Amino acid sequence: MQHTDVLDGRVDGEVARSCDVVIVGAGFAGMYMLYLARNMGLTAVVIESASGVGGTWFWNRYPGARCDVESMQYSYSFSEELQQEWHWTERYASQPEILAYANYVAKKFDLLPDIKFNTRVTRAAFQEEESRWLVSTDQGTQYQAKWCVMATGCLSAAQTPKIPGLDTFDGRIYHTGNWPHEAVSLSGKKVGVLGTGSSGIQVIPELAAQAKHLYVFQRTPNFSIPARNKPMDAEYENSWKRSYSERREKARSMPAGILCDLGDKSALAVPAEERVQEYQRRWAAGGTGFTAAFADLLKNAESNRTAAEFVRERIREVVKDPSVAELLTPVDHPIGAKRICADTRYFETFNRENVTLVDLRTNPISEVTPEGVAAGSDFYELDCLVLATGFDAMTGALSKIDIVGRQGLTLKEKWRDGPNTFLGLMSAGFPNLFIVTGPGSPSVLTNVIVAIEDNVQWIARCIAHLIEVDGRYIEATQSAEEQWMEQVRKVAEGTLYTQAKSWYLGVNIPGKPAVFMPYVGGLPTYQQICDEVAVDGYRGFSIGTQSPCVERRQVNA
Ligand code: N01
Repeated sequence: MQHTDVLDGRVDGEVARSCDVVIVGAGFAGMYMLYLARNMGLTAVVIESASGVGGTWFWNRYPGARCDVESMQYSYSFSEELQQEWHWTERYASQPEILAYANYVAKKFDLLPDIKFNTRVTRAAFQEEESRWLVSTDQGTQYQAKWCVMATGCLSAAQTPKIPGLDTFDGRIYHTGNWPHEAVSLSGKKVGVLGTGSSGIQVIPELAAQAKHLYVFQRTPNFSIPARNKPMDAEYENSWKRSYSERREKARSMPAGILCDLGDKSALAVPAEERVQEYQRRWAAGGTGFTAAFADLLKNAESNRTAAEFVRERIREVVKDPSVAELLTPVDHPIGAKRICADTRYFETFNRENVTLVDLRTNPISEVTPEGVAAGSDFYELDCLVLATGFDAMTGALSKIDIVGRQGLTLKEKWRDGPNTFLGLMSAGFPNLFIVTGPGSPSVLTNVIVAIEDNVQWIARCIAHLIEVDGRYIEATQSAEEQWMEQVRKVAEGTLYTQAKSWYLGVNIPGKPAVFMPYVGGLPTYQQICDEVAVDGYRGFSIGTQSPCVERRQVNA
């Protein structure tokens, strides 16, 4: 195996390690990209800021962190041997188990020698003359590569809100998206938690079980369905393993890339009693499949209301104090329009004596002081504060890197009014720069490992094509990109997704343009378009056999 270190060359007097592909990020996308690149006989290096593989599962180590896609599905499908030999112990895998799986994969496929850990990419600049990317890191190292793949993840840039006085707080502040590696003991402590999205909903029951008292600072209540997690059933696991490839194929034909029981009727097409029975059945089964009960739950507001009301009733049933139940009941958005949460005894937690719900809508936080949090006319003395405040999703990790394309164009500048890509895979002006599960792809609306595998395979196939035709560069055309983004916008507008103030829209980040980022047209449709584009000679992309600036000079001559 040829590793990148032996291929050093000089760029502007500096030693830059040279390889075919630079991959940024060693999560599930980066690892698979490395695997495929090496299988193609390419030299590749992965640059990763963490000290280990796993991406989001490396960082999100908070108590209760767990996947909401069943573990038999939330795993790679590219290796039959891997999917047969790995054993998941629970219906929904916990973060430590997913991280163990990522490490197992890295070891099994000997990926570690080509991953540079503890190294953050700070800049990636396209060198037009050579048609190569020069990638610089915070360790002072540089890598020069023909192709650069951003495998930076959709939910990897943790968001810390700007709250007056936050930095004066005397106790420890933890962010769920960047949880310490060492054990955190909260027993006997007064703990505050800010945020009630998926992370908050998972961490709150765990914190309540440890803390002396837990104050939950809630701005917006969320819909959540009991996960009903349980130990893996041996027969269930075996049934998957007996027909893994057929089931994976079926999963790929479903909108979210998840094999599930997808209702095909309108919620309004069945009698009320039957509808409620269906909701009850799904509520008892647990998990996010609840919102797949009827075909139009995310298209028709009236249908959606039936599901939302069912969940609201369950909240009122579980939470004993009616005023607390009312505060926990979401009313400002359709169910599923924000990412639906899956929980383990979340609403029940508010029946505990050591838990207080603080409604920030009526009592906004005015400041954090060294001793605690001031909200409305009340003051909450705290020993530590947990921020479950989410991520600068889909674009955050990319915008932390100074990405410079053709003629000095920066990605930050280009995406100032919202991200623009063709198929989420490439952005015009940035030749040979691929994005895995980028904005404009179904990504976060799917079993993301499926979306990752499909994107990475498309990129590998594209690179193979470029090698075959002696292409020096590939670049999305402006017009293909504009048409695609219009398509992304249009399909989103035909749904209820745009009716929630969600991170899908970017509105959780002050100043971020409100643009609905994922493609909601479903994974099969998206994949079909990607395949057709490739078969059609990469329609919507321009491929050049000379560097872009040589071509420009020839056109201008
Ligand atoms: O983040 P979020 P998350 N003052 O953005 C609140 C995936 N994930 O980390 O809604 C007060 O959803 C904010 O309030 P509001 C999954 O895709 C998956 O929980 O803006 N509150 C909200 O309550 C998920 O959707 C899994 O009013 C502030 C919360 O913080 C995505 O990651 C587990 C605030 C942020 O919720 C993100 O989830 C975990 C402020 N200044 C995560 N700023 C599973 O697989 C923010 N908030 C199960």
